[in-house]
Amino acid sequence: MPTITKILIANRGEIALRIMRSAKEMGIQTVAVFSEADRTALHVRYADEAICIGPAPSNQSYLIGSKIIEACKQTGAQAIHPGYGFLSENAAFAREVKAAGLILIGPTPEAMEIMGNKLSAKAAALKYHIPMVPGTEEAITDINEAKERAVEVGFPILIKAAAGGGGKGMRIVEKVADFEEQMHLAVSEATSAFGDGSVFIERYVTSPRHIEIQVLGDTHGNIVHLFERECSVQRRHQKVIEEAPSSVLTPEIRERMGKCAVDVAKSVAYVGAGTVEFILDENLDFFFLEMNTRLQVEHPVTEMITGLDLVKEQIKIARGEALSFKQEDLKINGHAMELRVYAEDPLNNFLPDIGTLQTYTTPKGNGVRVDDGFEEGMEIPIYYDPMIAKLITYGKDRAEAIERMIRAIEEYDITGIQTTLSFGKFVMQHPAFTSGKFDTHFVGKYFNADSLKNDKEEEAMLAALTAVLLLQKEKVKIDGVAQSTQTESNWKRNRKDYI
Ligand code: MV4
Repeated sequence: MPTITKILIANRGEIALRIMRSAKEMGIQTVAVFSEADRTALHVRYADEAICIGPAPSNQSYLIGSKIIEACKQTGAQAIHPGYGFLSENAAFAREVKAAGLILIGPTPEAMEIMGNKLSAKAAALKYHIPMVPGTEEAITDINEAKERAVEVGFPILIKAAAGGGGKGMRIVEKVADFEEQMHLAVSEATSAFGDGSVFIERYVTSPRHIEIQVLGDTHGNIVHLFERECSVQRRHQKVIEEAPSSVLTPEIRERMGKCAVDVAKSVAYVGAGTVEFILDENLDFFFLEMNTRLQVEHPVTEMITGLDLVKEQIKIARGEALSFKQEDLKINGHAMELRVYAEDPLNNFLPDIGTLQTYTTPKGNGVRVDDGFEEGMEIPIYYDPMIAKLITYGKDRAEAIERMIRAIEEYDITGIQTTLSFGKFVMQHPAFTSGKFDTHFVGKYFNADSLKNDKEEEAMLAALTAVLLLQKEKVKIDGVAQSTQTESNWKRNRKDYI
């Protein structure tokens, strides 16, 4: 069995810290890599050693595999944890790591390659009779043939890029007359985004829920699933809220979906942590979409309900250990919610809102977990993903997890930038969300900037009212008023003292 005493973390931000914390608990040394923009970042200070790998743009630093392998040689790290994004699903990098005599904490390059293409993923899964949305099994080469198949499948259909991700190269086609034009658009989008113009079609499931199953496989052929995560609240293919378990799955569907996820993993002899993505339609029929071969952003909700540490499991698997539990040992305990706190303005079409974290105080207390990578006074770099933190809450049931989320959002104090915290509170209080009756169209259907206006107006009103009361009761002088109009969140925090 390979010995791992030092791990290099080929990532930044919250996930780099997340990984280092587990390594530290296991007595494993950590090496950070960083770009010039991240010199003072928390992940650099947390690690035992840190190596600068280049200028700020990720294609000159975090994405350069050779620099990361070189940093391992320099520091004596035997293994690399790639986190998510960057090189985490890059099969060529996985091969280079192996060729350099290093361990990549993740699946084999072969599994990454097969699952990296939606068509080869579906072909692999087909051997296990996994339910899939009707469509084409191969890339479209003949437009007339494809049109015939689309008619057979029935409109609306969805054209997808085989190499796709993040909704790129995906087009909904409502009627046969639009097919050819949409097909050309999808091919050109896929070619420019992925350098691969292969597309295929599927029947478009109009109101799906996006449900994914976490799996773990070891090098001894054991594969288990760790139940589902519900990820339907998203916008522009960016997830914003995730939870576990899903409020719609019955124990029976959960078991069937879990078995399918394990079979999908088996189809590529999966090793490590992975996620099998499904959509679920109104009849609660589910269909396999794709598999993500990395640790995902939303993994904490699974950790909360299973009591496992997924990073520790990944490291143990990479060391060659067999899983220490069986499927029947696993059980769902309670309920977890996650809100991705993005530096984006929900009042302005979620445009990135970069700047300095003038105030940054995280919520604390029972059932609250914050995975972040920033501290007060730090600037959010423009070069990377605008996610600044993940706010995770846990409760005995869904209602308690939601109540805690609302309490934690109110306690979270961020000034200097706009964030998705207010949007998160809107979702947590929305009847469609609290009742569990929602799908991937939640944001488009229920949210607009006006949804947050009442909240903001209430805050402004309270601020004005408080100022008047202060003037009257305490007879404060003009400079006292100036002091008392500091920030909205201070007013909010103190309002019970005044009204
Ligand atoms: C679908 C679908 C409906 N029908 N496939 C989105 C991301 C990628 N992982 C797969 N996705 C979807 N695949 C079929 N056959 C709905 C989605 C989907 C979606 C599609 C268009 C616009 C927004 C969307 C949001 C979530 C999921």
